[in-house]
Amino acid sequence: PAADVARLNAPALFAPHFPARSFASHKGTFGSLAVVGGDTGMCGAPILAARAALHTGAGKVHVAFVGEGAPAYDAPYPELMLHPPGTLAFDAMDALAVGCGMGRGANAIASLQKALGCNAPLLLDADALNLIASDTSLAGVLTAGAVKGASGADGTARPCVLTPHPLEAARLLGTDSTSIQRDRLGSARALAARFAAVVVLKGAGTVIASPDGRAAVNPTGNAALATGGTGDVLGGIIGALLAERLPGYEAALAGVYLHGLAAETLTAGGSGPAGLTAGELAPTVRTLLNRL
Ligand code: B4P
Ligand code: MG
Repeated sequence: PAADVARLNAPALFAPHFPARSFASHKGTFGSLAVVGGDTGMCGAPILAARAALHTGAGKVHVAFVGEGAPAYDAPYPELMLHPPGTLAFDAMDALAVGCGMGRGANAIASLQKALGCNAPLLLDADALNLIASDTSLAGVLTAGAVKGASGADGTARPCVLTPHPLEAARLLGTDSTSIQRDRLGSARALAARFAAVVVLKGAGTVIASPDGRAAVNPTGNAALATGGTGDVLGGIIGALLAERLPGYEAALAGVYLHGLAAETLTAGGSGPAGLTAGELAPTVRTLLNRL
């Protein structure tokens, strides 16, 4: 298909894919998401993602921790359901977001393998990407699942979205981040082709590339996002949109657009660019998506 590189100027590209919030809707209508990650000492990353998923409108949000010693509940967000390692059935979920603070230990590898074996739409970030970059058998499972697995009756592949920052993209392509940054569009496209997945190459001017040839550069966002945890929040947003049954490319477009616009909105109100915290983004994402 012909390349279609557009600046993502208008929510019209993705807004029609959001689910209707009809009078008779219930939480099942808006899908269940599991955020999988959080090795011992890194529990905050999946919690940030899960909180963002709630504010993005997912029906039910779970966290499946990979490490021991995780909290039993999230006091400020008791709506979240938190699970110790190995206790949540991934195949009961409508989408999985894997990798935030996950580490690269044995439980992380086992959780990633389990997720890759499920039929649910998948978002892979952070250590899920680092594990795939360092293990060709995991990469093979990902590619095979995207091509033939998880297909519905219509034979289409399950949506899969990868969200690397430039260093993670470099690991996946076996190069360095300078080379990635020199050709961001080409790098995102190469990753999309190699892994048969929608790729979100993060950083100023985030590039979204689909294996079908579509690509876009996101115009929203600013330096307020250059702080720890904003990537986890983006993963939770896109994961929620997958649970709400948006196609992978549209979920990625919507997620990066709203995440960046939230940073701009908060900055205009004086909460940035210095000192914006990642967790502050999510309530503003909620306000913006309700205005679409
Ligand atoms: P990690 O230590 O792996 O960082 P992380 O845990 O993934 O952080 P987090 O999840 O919060 O942020 P993420 O980048 O996922 O790696 C960081 C290292 O990777 C850096 O030390 C550096 O070496 C390398 N690296 C990362 N980003 C790089 C870049 N852009 N260029 C060169 N090297 C880089 O997600 C951050 C979110 O904020 C994304 O959505 C991103 O698009 C957005 N964002 C950040 N700065 C922005 C900006 N100026 N404008 C618009 N959006 C921005
Ligand atoms: Mg990250």
